[in-house]
Amino acid sequence: TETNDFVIDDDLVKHIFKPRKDFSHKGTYGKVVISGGSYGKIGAAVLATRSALKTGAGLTFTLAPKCGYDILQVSCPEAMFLEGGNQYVDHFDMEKDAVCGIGPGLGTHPETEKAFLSFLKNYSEPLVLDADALNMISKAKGNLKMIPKKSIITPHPREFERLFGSTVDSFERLVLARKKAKELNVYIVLKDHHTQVVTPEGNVFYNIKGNAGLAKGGSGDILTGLLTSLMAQGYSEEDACILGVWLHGRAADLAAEKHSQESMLPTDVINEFGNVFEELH
Ligand code: NPW
Ligand code: AMP
Ligand code: MG
Repeated sequence: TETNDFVIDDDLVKHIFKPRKDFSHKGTYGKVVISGGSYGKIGAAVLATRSALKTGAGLTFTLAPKCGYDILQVSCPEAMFLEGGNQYVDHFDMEKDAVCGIGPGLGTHPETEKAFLSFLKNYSEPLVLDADALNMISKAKGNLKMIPKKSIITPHPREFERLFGSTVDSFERLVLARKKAKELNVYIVLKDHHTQVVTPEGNVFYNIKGNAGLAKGGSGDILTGLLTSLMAQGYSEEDACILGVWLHGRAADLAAEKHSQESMLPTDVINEFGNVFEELH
């Protein structure tokens, strides 16, 4: 069957981007629940939450273990806390009508795994799955079918290999990603130097923004918050992926200009989102 490859250029992104409306309120821009964090990895939940807050979501919640309560309330006062356990998440009681982004720093404790898999079994809305959510799905390949249709999964090369098996090179990996995106009816954001968005139709959108300053812990966690926030705001899954990877990369390029690739932090990337939105207006 015929497939198409596209480069994500400024024109495509400007076409997708929807400015905020004057007559609107927080309900207009949707609810996000970021589920993540575990003892020692609360930072990942903080980064994903701050990223959702700084990219336009109307209401943002973080479902995390109690040990992250003070940290999250202080570092993200605009977000609300949903308690999901003590040292790690052991239940997923989601806010209604929210878009979920699950995985950053979540860990793979057996109790977390049990709770996550039973949550997935009863959930059918598109959501964003990253990091440990993907690692838990990988443990039993039968779980792949449990991913709700039209969801976005954001594996880095190692997570991709855990999910779908090894490939000899990035070309073969992309062929496999096309096959799996179709088979599972999901969007695969294959994170790399040039991230590829693979759609259920088998189309591929290449991101050419971003730089090696992103090669640092926490960079992927902010992409998860950003993609979830865009979905909550009503962007289609495909548009959220395309706009999301571009915004992430462009903000990273601005952060690198200011701070250098060496010194820039994921937090600096979050703080550039505003300048990138300004460019889109
Ligand atoms: P190597 O070293 O090449 O053999 P893991 P994780 C590979 C949380 N975090 N190209 C690479 O393998 C996350 O959210 C929390 C090629 C690398 O060593 C998760 O929940 C933070 N290879 C959890 O930690 C900040 C690539 O994958 C290995 C690649 C574990 O996530 C950090 C690592 O993958 C972190 O985000 C590439 N482009 N990218 C916090 N502050 O709370 C990655 N690899 O073993 O899945 O571990 O990604 O660090
Ligand atoms: P993660 O490994 O989950 O933290 O995700 C890393 C994020 O940073 C992904 O969005 C990658 O595309 C991006 N990234 C990592 N290294 C590079 C690089 N050398 N050039 C461009 N983007 C990168
Ligand atoms: Mg990651």
